Amino acid sequence: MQIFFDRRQLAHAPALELHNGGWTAHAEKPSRAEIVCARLGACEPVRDFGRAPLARVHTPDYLDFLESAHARWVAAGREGDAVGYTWPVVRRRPLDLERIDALLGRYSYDAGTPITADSWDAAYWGAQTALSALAPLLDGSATTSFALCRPPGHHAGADYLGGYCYLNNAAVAAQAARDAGHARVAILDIDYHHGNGTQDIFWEDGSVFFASIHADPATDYPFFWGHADEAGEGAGEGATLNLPLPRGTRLPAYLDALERALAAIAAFAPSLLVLSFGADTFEGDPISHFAITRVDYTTIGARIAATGLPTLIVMEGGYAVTELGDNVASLLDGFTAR
Ligand code: SP5
Ligand code: ZN
Repeated sequence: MQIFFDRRQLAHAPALELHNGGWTAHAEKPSRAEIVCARLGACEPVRDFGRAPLARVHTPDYLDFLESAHARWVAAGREGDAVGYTWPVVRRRPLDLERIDALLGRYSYDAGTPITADSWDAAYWGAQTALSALAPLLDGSATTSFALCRPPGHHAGADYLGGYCYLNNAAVAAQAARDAGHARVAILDIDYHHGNGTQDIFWEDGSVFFASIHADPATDYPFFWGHADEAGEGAGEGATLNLPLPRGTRLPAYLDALERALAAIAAFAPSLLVLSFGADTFEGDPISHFAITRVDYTTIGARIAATGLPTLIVMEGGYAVTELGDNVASLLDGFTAR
């Protein structure tokens, strides 16, 4: 299987995140990608598809904000990473605000996603990694490819960052596949956390089916999205499927949910699948509460591979760094058997 990775993604290294009332070491570390790259071996070089495919998913003002935010933070006399502290909630409207703190609030929804001097560059190359890995699926030279993206993407919406995510790599790739002629694309999100950004981006789009298996947002981040009754609206009504599961979920119940997701995807009849893969469902994950084991990932991968769909696998979360390389390799083993 072709693996795509770009080392420029490693420059993003936020120091701290706000959690349980205090600033703690940031869980989304560069070593996550390094250990996966080292475990998987040779990686294909990433191509630069430019800003246009990013702008198919993200708003131009959000991209401008993300690119300039840290410089504006420094210009305001600040040090370290840029983080917001005030968020618009009631009667949000498009105010034309200048101060960096207002912009941080406008374009984010949590305090776990700091912007460093290198965040834009790393996120840019993360999105290019997803696009580069999509290319062999579009030209038919591969049936599966893996985009080792970092920072992750599935919590980022059209005009917001959050959940360690800045640009939505999976959404950028899914939209690029649509633009390349795939009439119906499915995204299956198996990160522990609900992919709220991806859901929002395609909420009213009936041509991209979004299915997600995740920790029940009644108990887990991101709380405000991912409930079972969220199904899309307008032309997208019925093209979103949320399958929340309780803390402690093990493989059998997980596979039941996976069958439901895959049945819905089969009924949608896509010609391409984007798999948002987070290994934070792992039993040893330090910030999550499912009980999926290393060998389980091969079972999960093989079941998804059995759909026969050309599949782009996009890396999302997974914070048990020592075991991350083996867990990713285990999922990919399920695909290479096909
Ligand atoms: C892509 C992804 O998996 N994002 C997850 C974002 C979860 N953020 C909220 C969870 C807070 C956990 N904080 C851990 C502190 C470590 N020092
Ligand atoms: Zn996650």
